[in-house]
Amino acid sequence: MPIDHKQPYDESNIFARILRGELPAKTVFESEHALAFHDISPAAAVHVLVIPKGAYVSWDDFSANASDAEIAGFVRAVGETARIVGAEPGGYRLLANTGKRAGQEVPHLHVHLFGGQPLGPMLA
Ligand code: IU
Repeated sequence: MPIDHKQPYDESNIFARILRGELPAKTVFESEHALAFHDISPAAAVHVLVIPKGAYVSWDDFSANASDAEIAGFVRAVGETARIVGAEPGGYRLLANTGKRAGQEVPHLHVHLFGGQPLGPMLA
């Protein structure tokens, strides 16, 4: 069920539980401010999710409330993850679903990184 991205942060969401170590994830990259892990239901040859470690629901929440260090750490993590999974040379796509209209399911900010194959004009 898509979520309202203006809702308060829900500490019980699945990515919060991964961050607390309560649920496993196939980690690709971890830093002080970010975690990247393989999507459980990949929609491309490479499909990794990159999340900030802080409690942010959406990109607008994050950009308004995160510190400069958190924002820099998250953005750097996206690029570092693309390099680690080998998506960078051939090209890749970033996607951040935000709120009900975009079909955001997990109420913790995440960027999908798709790659490893030709992606066509759009990958929903
Ligand atoms: P969305 O942008 O909120 O729609 O994407 C959520 C993604 O989280 C989706 O691609 C799921 O396959 C993925 N995911 C996951 O990797 N592990 C989980 O335990 C759950 C969802 I629930």
